[in-house]
This record gives sequence, structure tokens and C-alpha cells, in this order.
Amino acid sequence: MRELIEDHIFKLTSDKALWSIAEKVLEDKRLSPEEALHLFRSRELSLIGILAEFRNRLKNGEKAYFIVNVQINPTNICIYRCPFCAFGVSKGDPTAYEMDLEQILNKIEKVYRVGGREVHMVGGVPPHWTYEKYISTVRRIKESFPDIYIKAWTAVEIHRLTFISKKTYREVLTDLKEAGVSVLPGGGAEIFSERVRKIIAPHKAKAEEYLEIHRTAHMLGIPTNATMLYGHVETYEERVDHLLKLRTLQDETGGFQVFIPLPYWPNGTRLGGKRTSSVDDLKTIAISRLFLDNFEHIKAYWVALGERTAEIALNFGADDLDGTLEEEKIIHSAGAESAYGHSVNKLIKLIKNAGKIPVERNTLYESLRTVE
Ligand code: V47
Ligand code: SF4
Repeated sequence: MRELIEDHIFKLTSDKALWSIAEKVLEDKRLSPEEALHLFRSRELSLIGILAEFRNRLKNGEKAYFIVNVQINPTNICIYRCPFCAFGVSKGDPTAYEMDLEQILNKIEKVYRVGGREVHMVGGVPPHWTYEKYISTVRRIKESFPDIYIKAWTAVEIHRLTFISKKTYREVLTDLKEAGVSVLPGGGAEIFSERVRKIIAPHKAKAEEYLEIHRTAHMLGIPTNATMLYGHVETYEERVDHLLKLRTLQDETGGFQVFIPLPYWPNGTRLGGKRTSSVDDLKTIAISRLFLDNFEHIKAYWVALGERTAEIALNFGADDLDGTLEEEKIIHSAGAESAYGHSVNKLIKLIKNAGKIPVERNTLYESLRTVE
């Protein structure tokens, strides 16, 4: 692959800045924010892709990961009502719902029976949910399924928990860890730029709060995931700034497991706008892989990208598809056309279509089995 890049990249483009980026990638050197910005502005999708795939293979070889999991969105009632979100509704809305504990446990049981050992729980932020409700939901899941990994509550929900309990981030996260949380999901990051947050998510946890919650989780030994919602009103500079903030925190703590770029879906949102192109999706995956040199994994979240782009993304630097999920409501509310959930065989097929070796993992990215 190195020879391929050395032989071809310099012949295929006259872009000298891209040559120098290629040399840095081949020498395993860190890219600067200016170089990441150059890549976002470049039209050389396939060359950026091969560089990202080179870096991915150094880290993950030919493997691509999937997990057998269930996503629980326990309520769509949300006090924040972010303009980019079609999922969150007010308490009195006719489409408002709240799952009770029995419904949650029944959903988990179904996946547990077929070997699923991850619960990804994220939802709206209702005005009436108490601190104890968040903690006891986690505790009851863990008591019912002791060997399950719980990936729950985003930084947005944790920020809300500190508000209602008057506790610190450290105290809330310690309570959640004790109740059974293994990992924090990456949701709620959106874009860290204050300018953009004022437009797309003016009321929920701010960028510094998101980062501080993740920093505190890392200090407490709770690994976390990170996301970026792109393709709405942000500039390329603001995408790079977002990636830089994550890379800087990762240098400090090493606690992030994976980065997940999330393309914006506009249907039914108050913000409106257009769906990103597949070219933008693949380029964003590839640049994330190139720039976030201290992240082990880049997730091509099939729900948000669509199955077809997700399988191609596994050749543009991504090494993980996420999981079977069973049911996902947040991005589907905004028009995502992917299935609501997938069988294990379907995920294996997507990975094999990409020419990669499917590896089932757990929530902590430990390999469970390789599918030949
Ligand atoms: O924070 C909401 C996004 C996120 C829209 O940690 C939208 O492994 C696109 O974070 N268009 C929740 N996206 C999902 C999430 C996630 C998903 C998979 C894996 C992991 C992980 C985390 O969904 C929200 C928000 O950024 N979202 N509305 C929309 N209209
Ligand atoms: Fe609520 Fe999250 Fe939707 Fe914002 S993105 S309205 S915080 S559910």
C-alpha cells in the first residue's frame, strides 16, 4: 500500500500541499489543523481515502468491528428542543412517549437471549425525571443482566443531572459508575463552535461542559465515545476546531475509545436544510481518521450514513459499524432511511462486502470472535 501511494499520489495530483500531507501520513506524523482544512477543501476524495485507509490499517489491520447490541431511547420528551432534532418533543405533545422499566427490561431481554451484551441508552431530557430515576434505571438493568455493558447517558444528560441534584460531575459520574455504567456514549457534542451552538443547540450543555464531563469520566476510569454532527450550518474551520478539541483532550487523558462523525438529517427539523452528499460523508470519515491520530477507532455508524455509504466508509479509514441496535428513533425521526435494526448476518455481510474481516467486539473494543 505504501508503494501504491508513493507511486501514484505524486503522479495523480499536482497539489503540492497534498504531497506533503501524504509524506507526513507515510512517516506517521501528526497533521496540523491547517492541513486538515486543506483536505476538507480538496476535491481529491480517493487520494484522501487511500491515505486514511493506510493509517487505519496501521492501527486495525484488515479488521472491521461490529457488536450485538440494543439501543434504548427511553423517552422523546425533551426540555431542550434543539432546532436540528426531530426526535425531541414537549411534554404535552401527542407523539410524546416514556418507556417504563418493564418495557426497557423486556427489550434488553430479547437481545440478551441472542447474545447481545451492550445496552446503548440515550433519550430526551424530560422536565420531571428525577436524579434517582436516571440512577435506578441503570441499577435495575445491571441487577437484571449483570454481565451486560451499559453505555449510558450522554454528557447532556449528565449535565442535567448535576443541575437537578446540585452534585458535581465527579459525584454524578461516580454514582452512575457504581450503579453499572461502563462507558459514556458520544452524543451531545454536535459542533463545539459557540457560534453554531447558538443556532442549532442553544440551551443544552455547552462545549466546555461536554469536554469537562468527558475529562472527568476519563479520570474516573470510565471510557467515553465522541461524536460530531456535521452538514448543517458549520464551516470547515469549525469542523477542524471540533476535531482539534477532541484530539487535545485525548492527548491529555487517552480516555476516548472511538470517534463517530454523524451527518445531519434535516427532515422534520425546525432548522431545515439539506442532507450531506456521500462525498462529504466519506471525506469527513477519512479526514477524521487522518487527523485524530490518537483515536484507535473511527465508527461508520450505519444508521446515520446508510448501509451503502457505511460499507464504503470501511475503505475510507473507518473500522467499526456499531451494532444490531434493534431499534433507533433519534436519527430515524429526521428521515434516516436505513433499517431500524439489523441482524448480525447483515452486519457481517456489509463488512465482507467492504473486503474486511468481521470481528465481533464488546463495548470496550475487546475482540470476541473473528468471522471467517
Ligand atoms: O447527540 C440528533 C444526533 C446523537 C439528528 O457513542 C442527529 O457509540 C443527525 O450520539 N441528524 C445521538 N443526527 C446518537 C449518538 C450515537 C450514535 C451511535 C453511537 C454512539 C456511541 C453515539 O444523534 C445526538 C445528535 O448528535 N442527532 N438529531 C439529526 N437530525
Ligand atoms: Fe433533546 Fe438531544 Fe434532541 Fe437536543 S438533540 S432536542 S437534547 S433529544
